[in-house]
Amino acid sequence: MDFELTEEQQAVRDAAREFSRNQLLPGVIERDTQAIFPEEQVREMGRLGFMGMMVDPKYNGGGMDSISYVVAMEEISKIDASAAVCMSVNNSLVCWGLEKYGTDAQKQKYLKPLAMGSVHGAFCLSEPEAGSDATSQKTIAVDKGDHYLVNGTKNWITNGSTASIYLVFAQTDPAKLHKGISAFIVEKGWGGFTVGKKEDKLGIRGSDTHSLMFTDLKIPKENRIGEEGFGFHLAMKILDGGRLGIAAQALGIASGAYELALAYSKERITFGKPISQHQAIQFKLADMCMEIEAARMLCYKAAFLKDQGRDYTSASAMAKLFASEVAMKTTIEAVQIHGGYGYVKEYHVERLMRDAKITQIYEGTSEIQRIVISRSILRQ
Ligand code: COS
Repeated sequence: MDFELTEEQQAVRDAAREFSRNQLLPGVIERDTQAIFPEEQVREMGRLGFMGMMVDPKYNGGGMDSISYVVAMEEISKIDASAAVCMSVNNSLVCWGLEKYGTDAQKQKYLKPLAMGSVHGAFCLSEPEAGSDATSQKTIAVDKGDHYLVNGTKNWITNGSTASIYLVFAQTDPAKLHKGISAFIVEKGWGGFTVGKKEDKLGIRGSDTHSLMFTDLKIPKENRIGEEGFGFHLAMKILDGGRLGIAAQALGIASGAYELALAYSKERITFGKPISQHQAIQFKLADMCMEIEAARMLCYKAAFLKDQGRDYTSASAMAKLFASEVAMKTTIEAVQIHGGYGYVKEYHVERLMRDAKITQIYEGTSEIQRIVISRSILRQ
């Protein structure tokens, strides 16, 4: 067991830190206030290799391990959780599934541009009536010989209007329930594909979230991923990795808020001394630091298991559940340490507090993670 990052992982951390401070920090408050997607910054993340970090270099990826991915996600999320979720969706929810289960033709056509970040992707599983209960897909794909005709609506789609390539889940055989769900690759611009309204969100306001409508959308047969009926299994496998990405995002939100609170506590004077000299603040800092470290260890463990090719379903659920609860708690305390200054935008911590909330909800709520963990315990 080795608790040190390798030289390569440290270099990834330093590059992500430098990029975040130099290119994400300026304008992050304005992007949040006005709900502006960080388009130029996401393109730069592609140029720097953050959009397809774990993809094989033969498909234009970085060929890196999952610890490097967690480390980069933490650094980027400290500064801009909206840019980070775009990165997480592309790496974990789109590139990974395509690389693992796509045909070579699909990888050549779709994975290569996604991994180099010249375009980015979206993952379309949630529906108005299928969030936590993801098996209840109402989107229907009817076999028409050389293509499928797809009708339905998807909800809460991250990168909904900015993506170029979409992984879409739909029922090809409703009688088989979840075993009748299939997965497809859809290109933006195809007839019958409409981007719906943009969501006006509490947090991650720079992230581009939309509903999508499919009306007689034609998907060529060669764009199905795996066999008919493979879709739900694929979605669950993909979400194992996605949850690790969101765990790392939550970790970054928490550690970003902690670092700000720590620095502020050394500068702010009350009753004749820096507030860091008051025990009430010291105890908060101690708890924040300890809980963040524990969240980081859970993230690294899940990443380690993934890279070993071992089962990490429960480990990634634990990492996400714990890190997201820590993010919420830590950001609330960071606002408290800042006092009145914490309640205004200029000091960043109120944004991090709003951003933290989504990590307890998307890619499986905290309650869903408890289901995943407890089922795993009871199966053993
Ligand atoms: N990897 C591979 N397969 C998995 C899996 C995983 N991590 N988790 C479940 N499955 C498989 C099961 O093995 C089962 O397959 P079989 O029917 O072939 O045996 C199938 O999926 C259905 O599993 P289960 O019976 O446990 O389904 P449930 O409806 O009870 O729900 C949960 C399972 C709750 C884990 C699932 O619905 C879930 O993760 N929901 C949340 C979805 C989500 O994250 N939504 C957010 C959208 S993305 S922002």
